[in-house]
Amino acid sequence: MITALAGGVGAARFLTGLTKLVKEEDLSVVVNTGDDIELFGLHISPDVDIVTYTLAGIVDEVKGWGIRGDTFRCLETLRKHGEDTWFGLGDRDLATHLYRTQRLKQGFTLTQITSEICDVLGLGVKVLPMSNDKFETRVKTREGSMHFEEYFVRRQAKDEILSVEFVGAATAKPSPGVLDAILDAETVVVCPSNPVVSIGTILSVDGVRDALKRTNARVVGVSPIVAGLPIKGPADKMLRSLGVEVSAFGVAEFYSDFLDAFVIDTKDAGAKGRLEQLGLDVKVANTVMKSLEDKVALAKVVLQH
Ligand code: FO1
Repeated sequence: MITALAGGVGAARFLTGLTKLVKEEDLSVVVNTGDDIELFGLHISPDVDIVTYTLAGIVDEVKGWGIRGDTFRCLETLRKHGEDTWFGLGDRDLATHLYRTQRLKQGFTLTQITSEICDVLGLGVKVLPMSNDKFETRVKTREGSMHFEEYFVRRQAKDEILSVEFVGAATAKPSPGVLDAILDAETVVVCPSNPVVSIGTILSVDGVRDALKRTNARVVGVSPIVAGLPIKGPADKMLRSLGVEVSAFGVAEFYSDFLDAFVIDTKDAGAKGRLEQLGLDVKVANTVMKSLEDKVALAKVVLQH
């Protein structure tokens, strides 16, 4: 059994390659819910939807999120009503949020609802929200504290980050199946997602980091930083705000208390020796996934012992 820890777009792209190598029913994906946001009274789970849509083959590959070919009529009409429509919610995507919100009101959990959505999408992969409890990633800037998505999407990640806060981390419990998925796996893969707000959130949920240290699984990470820069998103700003070196080494150190192996990009081959001093089994490969072949090749390297 393989368990992956995933955020959004980068993780989903990697998982597309992984699912070409392993049977879907042998794969569990623990997904970040710190980006979850309520808009127009709807509960939106951006990373969960990115992972399910991508693995179901319906994601908009260009954007990396939302549904391919979706329309935005509802949002256009809301804009006419003077609503601020900064978060791109497509019409078909809205059906997911309407369904999720209704089922939550009927007392079902995010885990149960995600499983129902996966069934409808014909997905055999087990997609596990990291927690069914309230958890919100917030960013502190000179403009004050704001939801991560407001920082990232509405303000296009332009603000200097003073600090990142995980509201709910002290009380959020891992959702059913998360700890077992880590403890029972042969391999746990830390996907190439933002180490702070996509993986760091999962690590902050009660018992997760401990399970990663205790598991007999081989825990292998894929560096989301290539030659000192993230492939996508604000990971560099976030790492810097935590005083973490913005490099493959910095990320490996951030995960070092539970990591066994680390895959770094060919551009960072020079860091191999320094990483091995952390006691890591280091593999050098192309981690910039442009084609399906790239994704499968990277997944192959990750699974290699
Ligand atoms: N990202 C954007 O940059 N702009 C958007 O308008 C946007 C809308 C959106 C809608 C649904 C969804 O599931 C994700 C969406 N994302 C959008 C992606 C999201 O903001 C981030 O990629 C993740 O939260 C970070 O992994």
